[in-house]
Amino acid sequence: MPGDLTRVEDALRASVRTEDPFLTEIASHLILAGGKRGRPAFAIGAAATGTATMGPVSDDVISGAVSVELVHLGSLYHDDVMDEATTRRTVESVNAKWGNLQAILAGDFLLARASEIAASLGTEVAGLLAATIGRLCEGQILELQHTYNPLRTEAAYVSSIEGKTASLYATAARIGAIVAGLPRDHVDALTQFGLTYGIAFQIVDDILDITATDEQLGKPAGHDLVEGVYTLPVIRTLADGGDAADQLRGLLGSPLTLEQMDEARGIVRAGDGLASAQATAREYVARAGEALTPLGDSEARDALIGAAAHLLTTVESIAG
Ligand code: GRG
Repeated sequence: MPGDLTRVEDALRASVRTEDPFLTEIASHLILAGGKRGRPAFAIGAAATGTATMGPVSDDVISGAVSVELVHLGSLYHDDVMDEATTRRTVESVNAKWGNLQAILAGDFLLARASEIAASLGTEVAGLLAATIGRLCEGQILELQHTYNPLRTEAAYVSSIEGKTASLYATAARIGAIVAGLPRDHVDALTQFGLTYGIAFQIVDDILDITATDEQLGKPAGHDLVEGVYTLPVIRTLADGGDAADQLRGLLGSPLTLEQMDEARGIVRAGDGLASAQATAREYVARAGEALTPLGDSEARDALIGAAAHLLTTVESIAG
């Protein structure tokens, strides 16, 4: 796996090279800035469940891993324009450095390269990646429809995060499994694992927005509250009722100043909403592990289950 991730780095950099040095620079910006490469690792990990020990995966699996990271990157370029974000992956965002028009076009370019690479892996993979780009847009649009809505339901929240985050984890695992030629029941099990992991991942991300510092996140904390995105810990705090819920509801519904955001975060931190959201993340992590039951034993299967458990370690270490 470590060697495979180095191959992903090389292939990612190569995938955005063009004859225009300016476009190459903009399209490379967030690749060079780093990132956890969670989605490529899922594609490789899923493919590697086909063998008991983790040897190097095929070049096609590396291409599949690159295609999903490029879609993720394209979505980040566009997301940062929508949010007017100034920082991403601890560096200046593309929109802040070069402007919105450049960020949108470079994001489109990343999606184009992702599609070209996916097409080289066959029509099933190409169709799947295209459908997933659509799912990301659906999830994001649903989130937009509920911004500044203190009545946002848990069902609406879960639908949105399934689309905007979990669908790409599901597709990362599915593409790795398809390209590795795994049996269909394993392809489906790994897809379910990716989807369930992705939901837990986003819940954890949403908890950290309330509990972590700017330094720990590498971007401003409390951002969701400022932007009017009311996530699971907030929804649960409101549902708990009582004075805390009333106070929180009094703050929500329109853009917040930084002081108001701190106040709102304080209310959520003091109540049971965080612990209850954490318990839900734990349930999704458990379900993710169960989804892999049809697979035989392998180092990769253990590593995927370990990655899911690690989500909880992160959130517990920061909350505690
Ligand atoms: C153009 C594909 C496309 C989509 C348009 C903007 C949009 C619709 C969707 C955005 C979806 C989005 C930003 C979801 C959040 C995903 C998320 C959890 C990002 C953070 O992922 P990490 O922590 O980041 O894996 P790194 O930097 O480590 O890769």
